[in-house]
Amino acid sequence: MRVFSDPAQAEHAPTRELHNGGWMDYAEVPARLNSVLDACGPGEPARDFGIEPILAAHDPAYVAFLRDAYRQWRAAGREGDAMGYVFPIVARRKLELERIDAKIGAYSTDASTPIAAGTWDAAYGAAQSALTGMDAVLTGDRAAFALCRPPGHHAGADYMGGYCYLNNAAVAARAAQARGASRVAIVDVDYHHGNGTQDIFYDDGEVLFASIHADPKTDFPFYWGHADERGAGAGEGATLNLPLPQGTEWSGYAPALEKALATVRAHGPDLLVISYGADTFAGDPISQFRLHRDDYTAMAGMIAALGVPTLIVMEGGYAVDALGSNVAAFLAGLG
Ligand code: Q9C
Ligand code: ZN
Repeated sequence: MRVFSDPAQAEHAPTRELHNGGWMDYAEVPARLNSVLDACGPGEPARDFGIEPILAAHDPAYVAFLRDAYRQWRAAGREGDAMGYVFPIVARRKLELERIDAKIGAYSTDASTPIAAGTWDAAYGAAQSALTGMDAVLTGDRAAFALCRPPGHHAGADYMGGYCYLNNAAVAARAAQARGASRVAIVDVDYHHGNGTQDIFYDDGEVLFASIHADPKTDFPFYWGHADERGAGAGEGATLNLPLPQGTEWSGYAPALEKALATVRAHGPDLLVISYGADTFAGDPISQFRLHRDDYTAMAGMIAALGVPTLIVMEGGYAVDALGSNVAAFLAGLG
């Protein structure tokens, strides 16, 4: 299977995130890339499809902000990574915002998504990796792997969050639709709920979003991913959330995946996008499921049995040493 990534993706290196009232080391580190490339690579460089396909999934004002945010932070005399400290829930962008602090808060859901010097180039590169993988699938590959970093599934049309800036899976799905694959299914198997992806497609009946994740009652992102979120308008019923308790093992995970895949089958997609996070791994430092390497091969086998052309987009996975072998086990199961 072809593996795509962009060298700029390694240049995004925030130092810390706010968690439980204190600073902790940033878990989404550049070394994740080499762990995967050592096990699955070296892979191929992403092609550049330009900004247009990114704007098919994201608000232009948000993209313009993201591009320029670090420069504005430095221009304000700040050191270190750019991060907000006011997150509006009422007056979001009804004002002409002046200070970088105001703008960054208006475009963030949380304080785990700092903007560093290389963030824009890395996020852009990750989106291009997803687009390159999508191109491979649309031109005849049965499956392709986009080694995206930073990840994307917590980013909405006009916000970042949870280590995510641009929604790589959504950008790829919209590009597929523009090229005639109108019915798409996105299955999100990252430990965390893919709130950004859900949000982008919430009222879209053509794109099914099915997610298996830690119950948001106990886990980030808390406010999304509950079982009663099922889509709206034309998208009613095209969102499926399957939250599972902390401590879930493969025996509890597999039935949920079977349910998600049955819904995919019923949707009849031209194309499948898998938001793959290896943070369901038993050894993950920030997550609480208990999957093991061989479970990823079984997971991929169930997905491959659908017989639908499939793009795999990398999301989370923070046990850096084991990440490469977990990804390799997953890709092996796709055949
Ligand atoms: N100690 C993804 O896996 N911070 N994002 C939680 C946990 C946010 C995870 C802190 C976690 C975001 C793509
Ligand atoms: Zn995650």
